[in-house]
Amino acid sequence: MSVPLNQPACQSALLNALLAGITPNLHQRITTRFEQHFPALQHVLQQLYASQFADSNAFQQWLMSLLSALGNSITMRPANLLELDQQRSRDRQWFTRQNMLGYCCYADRFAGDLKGVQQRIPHLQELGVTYLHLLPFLKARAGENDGGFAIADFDAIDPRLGNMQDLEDLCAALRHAGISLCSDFILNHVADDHPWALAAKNGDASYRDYFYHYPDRTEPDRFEEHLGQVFPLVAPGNFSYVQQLQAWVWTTFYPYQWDLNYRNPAVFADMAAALLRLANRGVEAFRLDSTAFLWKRSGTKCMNQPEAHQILQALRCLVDIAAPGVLLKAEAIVETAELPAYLGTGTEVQEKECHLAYHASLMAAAWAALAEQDSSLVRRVCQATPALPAQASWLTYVRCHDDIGWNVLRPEAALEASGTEEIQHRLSGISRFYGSNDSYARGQSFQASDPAAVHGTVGMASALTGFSSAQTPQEKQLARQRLLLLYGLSFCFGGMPLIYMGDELAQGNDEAYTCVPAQAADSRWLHRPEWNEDLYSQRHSCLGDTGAVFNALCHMLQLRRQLPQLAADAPRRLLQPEQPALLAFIRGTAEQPLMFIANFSDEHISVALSDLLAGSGMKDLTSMVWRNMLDKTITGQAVEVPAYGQLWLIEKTTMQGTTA
Ligand code: OTU
Repeated sequence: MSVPLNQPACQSALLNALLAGITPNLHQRITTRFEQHFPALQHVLQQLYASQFADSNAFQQWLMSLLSALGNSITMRPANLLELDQQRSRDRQWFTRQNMLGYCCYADRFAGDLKGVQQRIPHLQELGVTYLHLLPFLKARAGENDGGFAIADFDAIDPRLGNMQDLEDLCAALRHAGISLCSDFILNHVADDHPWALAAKNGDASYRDYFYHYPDRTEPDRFEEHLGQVFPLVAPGNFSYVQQLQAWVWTTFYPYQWDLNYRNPAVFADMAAALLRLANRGVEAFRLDSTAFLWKRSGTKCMNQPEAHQILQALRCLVDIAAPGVLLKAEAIVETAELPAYLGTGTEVQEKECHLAYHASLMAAAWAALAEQDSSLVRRVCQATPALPAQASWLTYVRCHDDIGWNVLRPEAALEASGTEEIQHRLSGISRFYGSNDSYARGQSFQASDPAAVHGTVGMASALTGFSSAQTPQEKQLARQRLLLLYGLSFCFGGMPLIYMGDELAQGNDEAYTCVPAQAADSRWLHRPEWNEDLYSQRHSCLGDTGAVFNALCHMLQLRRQLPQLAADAPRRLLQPEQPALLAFIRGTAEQPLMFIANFSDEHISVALSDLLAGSGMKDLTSMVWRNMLDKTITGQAVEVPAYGQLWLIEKTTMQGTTA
């Protein structure tokens, strides 16, 4: 359907709607942003929603109301955040630098409540954190709520954690310390006790259509033929029967998490407004949860649909107009090939999407490499990862609050298998390695009673790398090398690395959840421990695992900050060592390269640099003398990589003064 919005009269009416309440001294600035981003916004909204309206006038009216809400949001934006927007518009690369470091935790587990989090800023600063992802802290559903991922109110804080004032204070204190607060924004679903769901249950037809509802099983059954399952054991199926609605409601995750119907323009508008209200409280980044699931299309897995991307593009345009200092981060746990689109494809119109996206397949592949002592899957993931578009970054990580899902590795595994059975066999071997106590790892399989199920693995990084099972100093040493190896990859790959709370202290699994009724069925709580003050007090000790890991991580991070080759947007070139256990790539330019070499095996490996660089097109580097930044050793042509070791090599003569 074509709507004649390009006419100057319409454009200026829309601009007027946007500017209506905004103070005149901002008009120029906002007009410029409108001119930059409105064409793309209009394009995607027209594709998504124009057909939902009776005629082009009605659609135009809706756009007007959207822009006037956007104008209100700008009117409400505090002066210091408007200033931040300006700064960041002048420096759009700010979040791609090598000083960026994320930290992820639950507010209550980390520090009791939001006020408590302020008290822990010194810890974050000691690590060099610039980005704090606090897991869901908004008011969640009463009772079970998937660790806060079932939101009852986007405008209220979980009362156990504090109130909106505490959030604003925390944002300000963090900003003062150079740390951006990232909040989850759970946009795929709301809790079944969110006012929209309650209104639907009370028979309000307009709110009924905020959700997908079906009178009988006909359509759900048709959809189910193609859908996956996120929680097959505790929440099988993707639809739940809701008595009050006399209907089956789409519930991809738990039955109490109702998927929002983004075919309804009101849902989009309400969610966008909710996000911008939080941005005005001082939240600087949003982790957009479950982005892959936002659009349903029968006959598909209902993931990664083009319209899901358009919704994200539209949100991005709104943010670029009303709060350009804010970052959007896509949580899409999908195959490597599907990931780049979440950062935008930048084709005909300016199709920008999220600033950041979790690199889930890189994370899973690194764990696979450890289990297999073979880097083939992680090499393939690196190969399949294109260069970043401008002003975008990967989120690289080792662990998070979720399981390690193995299914994202299917395409890479398929390249080395002759059929589905072989893929299954390989991935289930990896899963068994981490989940069955037959190796050094002490994890569990997620949502499956079979430790070889491909679904996922849970457990803290330290438990999975062997700290909990280690008996001898040598075994502990290997566990440490493994943990640091995975973090080293996440620091060097090219992206913003994220430390998951507890990993910096080598904290192990927490079995306590099995006694908490609301958690017992969800084994992800195994790796959601409480902050451990005892471990924290040992962080500088030269005895014990905690001090060793903490000191080594701090050292690596300190080096990283000095190495521009490790900025997210610096080039990366994958090398193909003959030794299957090695992963190697070059970051930066041929003039100032950094070579990362990692050994995923328990055997020491010697490698000739001439062999490593042969065929890389970077032969000039063979004559270079290299320095391993991690231990300052100088390396000749034969490089020694210890068991689970890693090297960060740069040319010996560069940066001599900065190794202290
Ligand atoms: C996200 O995760 C969250 O990270 C989970 O904690 C939530 O349970 C879920 O959404 C629902 O809000 O596939 O891309 O461990 O990887 O549920 C979305 C399973 C997701 C998670 C999966 C997930």
